Amino acid sequence: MTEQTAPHSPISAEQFAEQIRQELEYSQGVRPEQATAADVYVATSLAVRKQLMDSWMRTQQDIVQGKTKAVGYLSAEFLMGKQLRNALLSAGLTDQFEQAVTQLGFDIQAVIDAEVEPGLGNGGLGRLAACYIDSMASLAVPAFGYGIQYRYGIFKQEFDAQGRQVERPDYWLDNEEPWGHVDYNRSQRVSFGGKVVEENGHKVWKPAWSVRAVPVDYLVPGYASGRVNTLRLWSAKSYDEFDLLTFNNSQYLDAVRPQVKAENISKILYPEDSTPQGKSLRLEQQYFFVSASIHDAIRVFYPGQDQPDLTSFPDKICFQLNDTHPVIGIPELMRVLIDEYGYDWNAAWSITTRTFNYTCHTLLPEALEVWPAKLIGELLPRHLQIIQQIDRHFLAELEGKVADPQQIERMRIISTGEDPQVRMAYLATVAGEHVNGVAELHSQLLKDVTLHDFSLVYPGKFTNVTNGVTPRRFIKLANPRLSALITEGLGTDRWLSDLSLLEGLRPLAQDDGFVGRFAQVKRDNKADFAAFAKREYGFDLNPDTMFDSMVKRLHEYKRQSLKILAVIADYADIKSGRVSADDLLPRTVLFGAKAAPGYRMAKLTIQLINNVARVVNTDPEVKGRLSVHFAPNYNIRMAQHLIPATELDEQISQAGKEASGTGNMKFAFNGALTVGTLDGANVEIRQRVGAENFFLFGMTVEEVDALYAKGYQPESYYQADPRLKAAIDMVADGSFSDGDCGTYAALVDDWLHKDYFMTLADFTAYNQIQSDIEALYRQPLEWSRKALLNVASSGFFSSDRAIGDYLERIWKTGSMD
Ligand code: 26W
Repeated sequence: MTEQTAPHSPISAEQFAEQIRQELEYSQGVRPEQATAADVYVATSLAVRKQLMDSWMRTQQDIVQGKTKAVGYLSAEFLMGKQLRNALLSAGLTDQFEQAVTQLGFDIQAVIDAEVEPGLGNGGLGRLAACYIDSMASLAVPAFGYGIQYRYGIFKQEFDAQGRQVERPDYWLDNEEPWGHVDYNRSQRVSFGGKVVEENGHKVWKPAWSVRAVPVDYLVPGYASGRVNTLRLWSAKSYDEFDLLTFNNSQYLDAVRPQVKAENISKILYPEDSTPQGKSLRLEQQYFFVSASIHDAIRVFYPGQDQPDLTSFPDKICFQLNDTHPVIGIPELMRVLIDEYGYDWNAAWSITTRTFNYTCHTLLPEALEVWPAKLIGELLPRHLQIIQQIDRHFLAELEGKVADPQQIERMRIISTGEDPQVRMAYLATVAGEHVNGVAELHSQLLKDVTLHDFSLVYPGKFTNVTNGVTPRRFIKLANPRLSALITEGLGTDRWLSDLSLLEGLRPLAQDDGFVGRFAQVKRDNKADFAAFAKREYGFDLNPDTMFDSMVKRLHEYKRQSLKILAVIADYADIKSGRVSADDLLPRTVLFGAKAAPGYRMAKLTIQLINNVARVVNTDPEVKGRLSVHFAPNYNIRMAQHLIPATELDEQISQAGKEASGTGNMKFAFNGALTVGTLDGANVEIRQRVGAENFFLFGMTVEEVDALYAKGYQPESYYQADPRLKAAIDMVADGSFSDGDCGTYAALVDDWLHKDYFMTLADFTAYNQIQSDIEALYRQPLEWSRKALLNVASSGFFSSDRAIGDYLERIWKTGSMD
């Protein structure tokens, strides 16, 4: 068997233990005898960081001096998850760590648990960015991640006694944070407000206030590549520490006001993940990190040059815009080139349009960001002028190409009429060299619907890159048992850097002995998860039941309500005596989901699920057959525990609404079967794993459109399916609200009279597929065989493959080695 060794100079367990001791004493001032697990965590992290430092410096030097174009991944979110074990894996120090910590007399798990997860993202988009920088480092692609070091990450979710979501601030930086290195010497000034004046025929921006953007650098170690890239997260600091004059007048609060205003910029991650808030602070955040990043890239690639030749800029670096959040970078680069470096419009436009590419991550029209032109004019007056000029040039171009004046009107970057809005997705599409969606179906719908007018004018710009996720975190770290079995089955662990090798497991699906061992891995993972859930949440989970999970943000289009209605229907069947509890397949239904704090329907759905759980789990009549659990505060750590233990994965969004989904890929990697609609990447997962190994149900995009067109009447479905009626009636009659019929009235009313995402229309099909699921689950070997085939066929969904596609189709660059 060939074991891959990481090429960062490996050391022995004894040497590593000594380094940890040194860090304890000389960095933290703690004697090893007095150290706590948290101290050892910090010391270990500092020691690993130092181990990676030589590779990091070599990588940085090669990026600047090499001939390979770099990638700047601009993203408002990076949902990294815990760092320590991933860094150890990349540094090839996992075994040494375990031995060293044991030698020092500490519990390995306690050291790992001491790390606080940085929650610097909302969900799919932020986690994707984290997977992509992992893959870029592993493929030796010269790359920088650029984002914001929020002081408060995504809120911590708790449930109150009524089962309602309560949000608590996530002050993750309250603890010592050994991974980020604050580099005060590489800070950038970012300015806002003021006005634009004419001086000698030039437009000159006179800003009203500035903040200091201080980079906090995180190492991004590649797996088995010997490369370490940089994630540079900007933190906002004030220049005006104190206004001494005011302070002398003892108006202390007034004196620190400018500081508070500046530092507010990186204070909090917006928890909205699908509707733009339109808040000025959010635009400030976007401009803050993008402006700092562009100036940083110029500093890195043209060191010490006052008059650099920036016509070569697109050969040095290209920027990937992760959704519209960083799109203000387009007018910013134009401004930098024209106002700061003296290029004319055409030269600046030529550089800019070769520098940016745009990835769209949504299909919901309400999630396409727009900013009032008035707001941009107040905050960034020079940028508004530049956007207006881009819009004028674009209009002239369209007038030569498009006959229909209405189409031209629809396509304007700045909408006309009262209160004009800047459409950021359109700006990105016009100025970006490439535009991509995140799954085949999504990219097709972008061309056909969301950006249809643009795809007619710029057919060559549009492409697809189906999302991927990293097998290092989501197989190797999350599921050590499965990893060992895969390595044994394939006779190598090279699959960790070439996931297509998983195909080699296919013949083993015919080997009942191997399938049995695969089933045992799942059984052991379920037992582990049950212990974890007991410790963390006090849940009593029975590992001899089917583990059926739905974890993702809470959103109406994702249809958690479809799942809970199906659970209620099963429960109602038993309560009414239509079905005997003994006939029900024993099932544990697990939910995890955060709702945006202002999203009323989503929060009500959480409350309903919690109360269904309360009622069902305490009812002796269904004991051992059906239980429902909503684990609070779903995050990366929980995902790493839950996904390997799941047997059935719910991907049941309304067709045409989920851009891709990435949880679906992580579950397939870990041998869960998917029950899903033809939406997002489900379509491609099904193609690859085979229709016979995937539980498909529900309307297609075309059927959804046709039903809308015909006039959708949800109540008719309620009348037609007695199980659906029984379930909704139970919600309405107070069965899950101590008899209060008002608690869920808004939900019930929505289901019966609006149901925009057609939960009711898909309910019957969803229930029918459950019989197939139950029948297969009653044949454990056949179930496990299909699950193993899912693992063998899902290598395509590695983020390494996705980055390969970006390199080939969009970035036109490659490995530096
Ligand atoms: C504030 C407005 C806003 C709008 C959209 C905030 C955040 C968004 C994101 C685009 C939402 C998001 O996370 N999209 C998800 O991106 C994943 C990675 O591509 C996909 O797998 C999910 O399907 C998509 O919902």
